[in-house]
Formats: sequence, structure tokens, C-alpha cells
Amino acid sequence: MTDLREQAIAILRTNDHGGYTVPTASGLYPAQWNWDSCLVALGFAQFDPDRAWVEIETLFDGQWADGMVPQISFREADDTYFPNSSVWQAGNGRVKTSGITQPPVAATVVRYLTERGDAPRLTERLGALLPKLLRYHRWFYSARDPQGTGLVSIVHPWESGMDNSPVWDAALAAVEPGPSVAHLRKDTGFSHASVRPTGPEYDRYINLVIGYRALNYDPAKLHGAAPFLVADIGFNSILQRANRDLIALLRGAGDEAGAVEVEGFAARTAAAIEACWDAEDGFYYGRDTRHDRVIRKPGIAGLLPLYADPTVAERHPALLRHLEAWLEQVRFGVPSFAPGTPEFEPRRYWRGPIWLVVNWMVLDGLARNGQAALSQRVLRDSLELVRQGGFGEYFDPTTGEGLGGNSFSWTAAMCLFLRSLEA
Ligand code: 9WN
Repeated sequence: MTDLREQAIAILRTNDHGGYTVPTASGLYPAQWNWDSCLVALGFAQFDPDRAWVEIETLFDGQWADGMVPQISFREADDTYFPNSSVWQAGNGRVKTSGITQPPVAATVVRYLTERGDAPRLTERLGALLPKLLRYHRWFYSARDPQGTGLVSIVHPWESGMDNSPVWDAALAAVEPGPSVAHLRKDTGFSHASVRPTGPEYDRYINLVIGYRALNYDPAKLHGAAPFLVADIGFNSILQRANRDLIALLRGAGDEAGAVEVEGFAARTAAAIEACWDAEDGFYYGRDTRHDRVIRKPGIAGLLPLYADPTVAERHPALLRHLEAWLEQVRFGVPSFAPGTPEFEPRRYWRGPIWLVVNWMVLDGLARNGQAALSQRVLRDSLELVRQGGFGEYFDPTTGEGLGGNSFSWTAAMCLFLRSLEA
């Protein structure tokens, strides 16, 4: 058997479709996905720094004129995916895309690549990307937080990256299902239906797309009209971390005005995330913006303020107790939803399984918060999962079995990247 590193590199090379990496070799996702690409760049950085930058540069070629960076850029035949480009009918004139976004990890990854300092033409490339990153962050605050609350809202569960998390159950149930799309689904031809989102969830996912398409994905209309409008704690934490990384990049490049502008965003978001702390439960919860209520569901997103802010553990040690209690109930960490709750399903997508990309955010946040032992525990579990379960899309926390798509790019990338963090 070849070494894990060699296997991971081979997966990224195979899934490299020329300047962008498809999420899996299986055909399940025949396009470029936003946060997949950014996180995959962390893997490429371990053996081909130039290729890591290319991944991000290609992603930003799909950026819209208003600054949004789409969830999906369709760059090849996409008939094995539903909803494909002919359903979305969106793009920027150069690239066909979906009409929504995904968790903004780009600035964080670009900072990492910049600090490594090992890519060719680094200053020139960073100079070209920085204005695009700044426009992306501005877009969030104007399009998705028009009232200036400090929390941006997502308009579709797909934007969270954690599609069928129990955190969305109530907000999604309030969305009209529209006609059944069971006969159009392609995902269940690649993965067993029992580990994918359900039929009623898919009907609503697509009905939201059809409604937004009718509005031309115009942000000025979407925020007011979106039947699903949620200020997710995970999404905002990822944005906040990216704000901090963007400030460092802008200041490093001598763009003081840009840095001060993003500091303004970050100050609002820091205060708003802190207001999401629930002292009674000792956990962070997001809000259903549309129905003006707290979403009291313990998803892994509630741990991500650790990734945004290195002072969280000191202020809220109760958050760490939650994580420890979760880890006691499973064989491997970190489950995507609290084990022991009625909603927890260890094999169904974002309702319990482990996703290594989120594990990285949790363990990175723990390390920055001075929690070395817990961080090492999550790091060890993550690498052990790949050793035992292979390069699946996600893993069952009770058995370690790899599930979903195979030869998965971000799992391979995390394997390479996390190995570089081992003590
Ligand atoms: C919709 C590509 C993407 C990931 C998401 C994951 C899944 C898509 C789908 O696959 O979502 O975006 O069709 O199921 O939930 O996080 O980016 O790997």
C-alpha cells in the first residue's frame, strides 16, 4: 500500500480538471465548489504552491460584478448534477455559476498561502486578488446585512455548506416545498439515499432556487423576499475569521484604507457574535432572521466562534465542556451535531457525520485559544479517520466508516495539511 501522502496527492492530481479541482472523482459534483476549492488549496500548498494559488485565482474568475463569489462555477459537462447550470441560469458572462454563495474561507486561505511565501510571483498575485477579496467582503455586508446588525444572513441551506443540518429544520419547514423533484435528483445515484438529505428537503432546496432565479438573484430583492433567511453562527464565525485575515493582508500590502474599512465590519460582527452566546445553555446559537428567533440547536457551527476569536475559551469555558461531552459519546470527533439528541444521525450527511474541513476549523480554533490538548485530540482523530476509513466525503463518528463520494478532494487536502500540523 502506498503512503497516505502519495494517495492524497494522487487524488488531488486526478481531480484536477485544469485550474480547478472537482470535489470527488465519483461524478457526484462535476464543477468547482467555492469552499471546497479554497480548502483544497491548503492541500496543494503542501506539494505544489503554484497550483494552490491557481485554484483560488480560477475561483475568483467566477466572481460576479457585485462582488459575490458563487457556490458553484460550472466549467464542464454538468448533466450528472442536479440542479445544474441549466437550472440555475446564472453567471458573470464568462463563467456559468449558481446564484448563491458559500462559507467565505478565501481570505483565510490566501493569508496562509501568502505567509508560506513559496509561490512564484507572489506579490503580483496577491496584489491582483486583494481587491477581489475586499469586494467579496463588502458584498456580504451590503447584500446580506443591509440593516447593519453585524450578522450576515444566508438565503439557502446550501450557502452554509452544512446543507441538511438539524439547525435548519424549522426554518426550512416554513418554506413552501413546491413540486416534488424526486425524479430529477442525481445525488442518490451516487450515494445511498439514506445518507443524503431527504425528499422534502430537496423539494424545498429547489423551490428556493426557482424563486431566487425569478428575482434574477438580485441581492436588493433577495434579502427582503427570501423565505429562508438565517444568520448562522458558523457562517458568521468563518466570515469573521476571514475579516481578521483580510485586515492583516491589506495592512501588509499597505492598503490602510481597506484595512480600516474591514476593521469596521469586524467590530460589528465581533459584538454580534458575542450577543449569540446563550449563558443558560453555555453555547453559541444563530438566529432565524426571517422569523426573528434564536435557533436553539447544538450544531458544530456553535463551536466555530473559537475559530473566529482566540479569546472565546477564556470567556466561555462552558463551550469546551460541550465539546468534551460530545467526544465522550462517540469513537471519533467531531460529530457535526450533538450526539445523544433526537436529531443526531451518525450517517446522514450534516446531521452527525464528521467532516474533516470543519474539524480543521475546530482544532485550529482550539490551538489559538490555548487548548493544545483538545486540539491535538481532534487532530489525531482526523488523521486516524483517513487511515481507517479512506478518503470519503465524510465519516461516521461511531464507527469511523468513510461515507458519501469517494476519492474526495477536501479529505485528501486535509490529510496533507493536517499532517503538516502534527507535533
Ligand atoms: C450543494 C461539494 C459540496 C460541499 C457542501 C456539501 C455538498 C452540495 C450538494 O457538496 O453540497 O452545495 O449538492 O450536496 O454539503 O458543503 O461544498 O463538496
